[in-house]
Amino acid sequence: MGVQWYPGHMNKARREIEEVMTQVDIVIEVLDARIPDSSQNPMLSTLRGDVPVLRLLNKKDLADKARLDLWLDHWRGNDRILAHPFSTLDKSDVAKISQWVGQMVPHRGTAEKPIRAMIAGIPNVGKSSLMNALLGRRVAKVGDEPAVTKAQQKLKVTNGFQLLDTPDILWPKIENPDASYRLAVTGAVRDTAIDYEDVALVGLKFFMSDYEEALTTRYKLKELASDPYDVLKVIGSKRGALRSGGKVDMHKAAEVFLNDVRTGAIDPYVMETPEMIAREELLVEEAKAKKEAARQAKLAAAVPQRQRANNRAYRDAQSGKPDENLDDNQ
Ligand SMILES: Nc1nc2c(ncn2[C@@H]2O[C@H](COP(=O)(O)OP(=O)(O)OP(=O)(O)O)[C@@H](O)[C@H]2O)c(=O)[nH]1
Ligand SMILES: [Mg+2]
Repeated sequence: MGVQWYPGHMNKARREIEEVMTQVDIVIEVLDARIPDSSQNPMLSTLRGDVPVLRLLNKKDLADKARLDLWLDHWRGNDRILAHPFSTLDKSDVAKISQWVGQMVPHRGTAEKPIRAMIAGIPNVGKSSLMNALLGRRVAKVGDEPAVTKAQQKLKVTNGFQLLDTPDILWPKIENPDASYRLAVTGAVRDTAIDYEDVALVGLKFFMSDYEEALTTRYKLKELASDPYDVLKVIGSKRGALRSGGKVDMHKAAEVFLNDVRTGAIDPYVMETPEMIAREELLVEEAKAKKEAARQAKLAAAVPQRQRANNRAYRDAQSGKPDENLDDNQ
């Protein structure tokens, strides 16, 4: 992945989250509405404990409402989670935050006892935009590249409501390779993370199966080829992504398509459903179990081997034979 999540960095984030959790009444978790599961930070979900979370499915203007409803239903049973489709560009959404937060933390919310909230989320989901919108001024740098905000921001009190530092950059779901592709398609991870053409082809395959009409409308296609590669070629040629000699430049074609997908030039979409994520989670667990079983088998095989080597060395030592494993030059 282009944005690297180092173990040291992850441990630092863990400590920060653990510490901040003791100081907040609520977490405002900003998600990308187009990938409601993959844009969660797995550590935040576990370390949150009993602290309630307001999940803002941000960039709702780019998301398919019917699919968002599936997620709202999915989380509805959990009284620690309140989820709403959201846009930092929509003033009435921003105005509702204090009401939503108050709903989750009814025992606080006065000047003496403000609700202490923390805004958290993976790169590029709109945390800085949200802070700026909430505070009614530009306090945080906004950018369309992931990980624009590098230093932590200290933030102020508004009426009955206090924003705490966001923890250092939080990473998305990284165990699931399909999730990585979806993060790349929507632009949550840097372009260099995975091969650009591959990302576009994964995106196209998804649109071909789930939002065919969005594609045919956007690119005025009469019919769709069955292979995403061929579809990308057609898109490239229609949109002038050509090299000298008139051949389609597939990299340029990928850029054109991904730019449309990321900026909302194509119909709204959501790449994940709760059912699909449950299926993928099972696969991830199975793959993990397989890997662990292979590791154990290797260990088990190594023990008798090591034992035999030890026995041999012991016997050799007894008989005064030199150790074959010792290099004379050392
Ligand atoms: N379409 C749409 N774009 C949004 C919305 N909110 C934020 N954005 C855009 O998303 C991009 C990222 O926004 P930021 O506020 O910088 O995101 P961030 O989470 O602070 O990003 P990092 O600092 O990189 O972690 C910017 O281009 C914003 O303009 C929204 O509701 N709809
Ligand atoms: Mg930011």
